[in-house]
Amino acid sequence: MKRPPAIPDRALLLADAERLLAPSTRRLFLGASLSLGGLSLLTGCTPGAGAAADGFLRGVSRWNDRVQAGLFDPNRLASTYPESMITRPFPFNAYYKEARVPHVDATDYRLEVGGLVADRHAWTLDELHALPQTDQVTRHICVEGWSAIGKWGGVRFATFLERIGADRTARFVGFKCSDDYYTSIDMPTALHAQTLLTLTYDGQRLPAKYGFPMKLRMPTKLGYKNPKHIRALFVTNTNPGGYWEDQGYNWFGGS
Ligand SMILES: Nc1nc2c(c(=O)[nH]1)N[C@H]1C(S)=C(S)[C@@H](COP(=O)(O)O)O[C@H]1N2
Ligand SMILES: [Mo]
Repeated sequence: MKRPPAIPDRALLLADAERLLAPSTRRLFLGASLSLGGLSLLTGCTPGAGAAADGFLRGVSRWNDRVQAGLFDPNRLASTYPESMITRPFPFNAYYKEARVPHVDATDYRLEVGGLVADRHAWTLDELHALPQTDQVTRHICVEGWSAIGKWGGVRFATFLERIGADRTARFVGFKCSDDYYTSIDMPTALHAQTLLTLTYDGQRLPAKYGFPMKLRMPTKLGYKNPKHIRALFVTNTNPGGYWEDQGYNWFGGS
């Protein structure tokens, strides 16, 4: 059967919808070509023009969150690399230029902990350094089209969540940063063995531009899900969203 010529608007909408899908979701459809009708059936959302198109894209993105959460294997490790493959210099990225990177004072610093946790005491950097440390050489993938290999060291986030008596049956962990950045992750990713509360970069104290005093590093997630300059974190059952996520980036953000 001959198909009617595609209306440019709908082609653009389909391209936007496909861009929203994570690599893991796209792999599910390997060989099958997605159509607006197909996506509409899968997601239960109807494509349309104008505001309706935005609603449709949000629906596709939420559906994609569920597919990614379903596909996420908590026991599967992301690739690691030899130190010789570290990208030098490692790229800087933020929603502002490098000159505006926040410089957080190490002595005053306290990591605030809140929400569904038993112990809400705020942590000094020395206390965090006293916890068991590990490191990893993994690839950071940014949606802006670059990726780079780096070496991060720190505390397994699962260990930290255990120490603070976090309710590990809760759904989300949210992060507030010293710039205006914020983001949040699902609990299975928070507990993943390679999710690190990062205190060092390439064996040195974490430089300001890479997120001093700490960032959360997750090789299973895209760059924008990895918050730098964390000042507070909280455990919750209400999705806290994120800086880019609230502007249309996919929330799950798997890499
Ligand atoms: N606090 C904060 N964290 C952030 C960002 C930001 O602007 N502010 N940008 C995110 C994005 S989009 C990327 S790609 C990485 C970049 O980290 P890098 O500077 O270590 O390469 O930080 C992520 N975490
Ligand atoms: Mo990014």
